[in-house]
Amino acid sequence: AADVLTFGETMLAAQLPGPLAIGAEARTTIAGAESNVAIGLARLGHRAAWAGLVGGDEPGRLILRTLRGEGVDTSPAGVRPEAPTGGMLRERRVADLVRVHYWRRHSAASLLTPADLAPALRTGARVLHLTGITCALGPGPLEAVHEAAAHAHAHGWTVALDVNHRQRLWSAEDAGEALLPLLEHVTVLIASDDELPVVTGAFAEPPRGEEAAVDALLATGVREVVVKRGGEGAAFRDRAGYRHTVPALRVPVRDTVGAGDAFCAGYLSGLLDGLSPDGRLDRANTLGAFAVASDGDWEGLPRRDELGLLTAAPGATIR
Ligand code: ADP
Ligand code: KDG
Repeated sequence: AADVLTFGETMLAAQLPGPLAIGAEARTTIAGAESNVAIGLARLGHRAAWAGLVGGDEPGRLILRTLRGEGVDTSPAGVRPEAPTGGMLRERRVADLVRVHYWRRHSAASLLTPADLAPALRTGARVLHLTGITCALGPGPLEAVHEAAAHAHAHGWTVALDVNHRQRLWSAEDAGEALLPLLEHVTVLIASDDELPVVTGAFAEPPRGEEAAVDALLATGVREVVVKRGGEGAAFRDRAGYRHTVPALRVPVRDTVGAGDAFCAGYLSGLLDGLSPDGRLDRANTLGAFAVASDGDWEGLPRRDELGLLTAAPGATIR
């Protein structure tokens, strides 16, 4: 069995250092919130399994072999030859503004149904990691998320949900309605501070403000709420009333996309290692900083013996 099972859409991605233009040079990679988390975990030595669907095309093969190369277990993944692998383009439109374009409607990943996940659920895992993005891909993926969450909950796994709201995929209202019935199965809810109103928006009495939102979430059955605050760090609260916050590590900012996924990988790694809430938050914050300080979503993530690397003096050469 895996330590962590996750699933969702992974795409062929092109990253442009400037606006989209004829002849612009792009960097080719693969991107997907859930596979980013799986890679982060695998680099730290955890057994991470990814169960998504790709098309029977070259991008699909690139995704599978990249994940395998990173040590992610892709045996629960599938190929749908009748549909294409999804794609995304990321333009650095101006220095600190990145714009994303998606080609994911009718993609192979959007054809996911609960049946595709059944074998992976039978195999079992300690942790199931879900994100709101998968819920936005269509009715099949949404149903797959619900069934996986219910199964994992019933079997005593830890269920983590990263809200990961994507405005280009659905409205905050639709997201709130889809996520609400999931919460009874969720152990750890992870959200950016600005995503808290998205999850609590469909509550009978939507709470106002972060403190009230976290209270309301902890009253649903969620045991821990972890709030990501970008360059400000992160905060933790649990049902027992324990609170902790960490300031962000001071690192040069290269590319902030993927920080949230790296953060989730760090948090789950800490959970698997049996760390305290403070230790989990530290590891999450450390992985988030690695993602921010390097190009790409996951390419710069650390191996276990590199976890302390960011404490080296700025500009240091390690020799
Ligand atoms: P998301 O990518 O989901 O929007 P955030 O931007 O909040 O997530 O980043 C997730 C985490 O990554 C933060 O909670 C923090 O730990 C780390 N992080 C984000 N931005 C920075 C930064 N500028 N410097 C250092 N760490 C950062
Ligand atoms: O979290 C980073 C993601 O935005 C990226 O890897 C692609 O999954 C992705 C998405 O839906 O935006």
